[in-house]
Amino acid sequence: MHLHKYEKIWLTFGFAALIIFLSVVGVSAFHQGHTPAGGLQKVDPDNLESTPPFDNPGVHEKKDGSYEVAVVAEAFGYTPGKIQVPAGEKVTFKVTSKDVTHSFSIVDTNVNMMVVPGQVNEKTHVFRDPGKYLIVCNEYCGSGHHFMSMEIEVVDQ
Ligand SMILES: [Cu+2]
Repeated sequence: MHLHKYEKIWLTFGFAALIIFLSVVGVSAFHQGHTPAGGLQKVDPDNLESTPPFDNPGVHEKKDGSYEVAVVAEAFGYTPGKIQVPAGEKVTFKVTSKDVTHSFSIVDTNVNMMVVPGQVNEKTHVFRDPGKYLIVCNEYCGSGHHFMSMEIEVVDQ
């Protein structure tokens, strides 16, 4: 098979670009510790009432002064629907779903998680500014999807 000179040049360029691209993505993913979302902790979605911390959804202060918030998502709302956390403290959200895939997105922050039944997703955030924050579901989950929201009130200590 005969390859024209320009064909060889473009093939070489194409393969080199592919190798460089995959190397950059691969090395940076390992370096930054990227992992697939969730899946670290499993729960039985039919048995959340007796599975800590989801047997007692809400804000819990931990011994080190940080806060843990357990949230259960379910069509079409979150439990609890309204919480209060202090500004300037570490708040770790642990979220799971009772039924279908939802999401947990806190507007104006970088907290944006998938909420998958059977899995616990976790994200820690420090709210710098007091005020009210809206949480919305951005995974279409059924006819009441657009009603699905929650509110966080961040208060000065
Ligand atoms: Cu939803």
